[in-house]
Amino acid sequence: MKKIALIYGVTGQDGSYLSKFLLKKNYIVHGVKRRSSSINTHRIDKIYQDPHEKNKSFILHYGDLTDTLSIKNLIQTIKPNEIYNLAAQSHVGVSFQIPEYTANVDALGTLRILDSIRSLKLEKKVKFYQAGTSEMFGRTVNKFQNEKTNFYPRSPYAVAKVYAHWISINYRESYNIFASNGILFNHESPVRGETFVTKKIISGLCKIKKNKIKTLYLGNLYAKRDWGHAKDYVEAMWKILQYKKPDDFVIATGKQYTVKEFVNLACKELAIKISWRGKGLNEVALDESGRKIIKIDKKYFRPTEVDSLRGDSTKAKKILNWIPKTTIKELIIDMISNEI
Ligand code: NAP
Ligand code: G4F
Repeated sequence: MKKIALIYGVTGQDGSYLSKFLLKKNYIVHGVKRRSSSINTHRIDKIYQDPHEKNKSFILHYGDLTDTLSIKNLIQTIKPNEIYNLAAQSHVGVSFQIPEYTANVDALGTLRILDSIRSLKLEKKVKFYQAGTSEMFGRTVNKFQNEKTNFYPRSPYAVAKVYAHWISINYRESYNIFASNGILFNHESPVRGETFVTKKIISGLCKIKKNKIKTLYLGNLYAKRDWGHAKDYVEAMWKILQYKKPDDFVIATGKQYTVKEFVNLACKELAIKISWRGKGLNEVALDESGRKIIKIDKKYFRPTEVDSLRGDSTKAKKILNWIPKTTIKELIIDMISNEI
């Protein structure tokens, strides 16, 4: 019998990679999309066009994590073997502007799914994956973060995700639900949302190269992140749910770069020669002809920043046999080739 998966957040970056991954593994994939005034399925449209799939194993439903009735109805109707909760207001910067909505979706939305599993008495049938984040470590003092590192969330987004993490553990311990947390560090791809820094840099530099724009505006160049490729990370999500018991896993590359280093690496791949001048809000990157192609705009700074994230996924390697396969250079090349 084919396994059935239900993906919340199917239209997002990870939802699209996970759908393809699970369809290859012969799953029936149900995905939940939000009603939108403009089309929001561009990342998954190709799955429909796949002649082998022809919609048979990939079914979309309208729903929303703020709508308890639709969550309960869908879970009751579909009775999936695995639920992946990837849905979120996932932008850290935006969460300072819409903190209540972020909490409603990212924190309470998780509770709504878990409590539907409980109240429908599907504890023995359904496994639940929660999309946790390295942002929960926030203002950490540890050089590397693993499953034992304390959380110190630094944004409404991260605080909501800490709630989602702990409510998943609480429902696991209280009601025996197979609820696992993936604590994923930043992961990117050609279909990364346009306002996240890697995609913004790649897309901006490609436009500069084609003379479509003159300048790319960025915020904090000195934040350090551990960037992997989404296609490797969705495999980890699946492996987490195939493990014999529910558990929590850090998923990361263990390597770290500043935003500025990411810009330099991308420029190298695009054969754009730059030199940096100035400090703070006056820092700029000049191209060979002396044009200021990167400037700083303070509107991209956050009220509280997460300065440094670097994951230690030894546990995932040991227990799940998961390791990241894509280097940062390969990630950047993949993003650039899709952009061009
Ligand atoms: P994403 O591209 O922003 O996708 C988020 C998805 O959630 C989209 O499908 C979005 O729908 C959906 N969504 C938003 N609000 C919703 C609501 N109220 N009800 C139902 N669906 C809603 O995020 P991602 O990068 O794929 O990340 C997937 C998950 O992993 C998120 O929970 C994120 O917080 C978490 N995470 C991401 C990273 C990362 O580096 N990418 C790292 C750690 C954790 P629309 O398409 O309609 O907007
Ligand atoms: O690309 P970002 O917006 O990602 P951030 O804040 O690390 O969050 C992402 O990764 C998390 C995992 O750790 C996820 F949970 C979350 O959902 C999301 O996917 O920003 C990365 C860094 C930040 O320090 C930010 O201040 O880049 C800095 N930055 C500098 N200039 C910028 C910009 N970020 C954005 N978005 N835009 C800028 O112009």
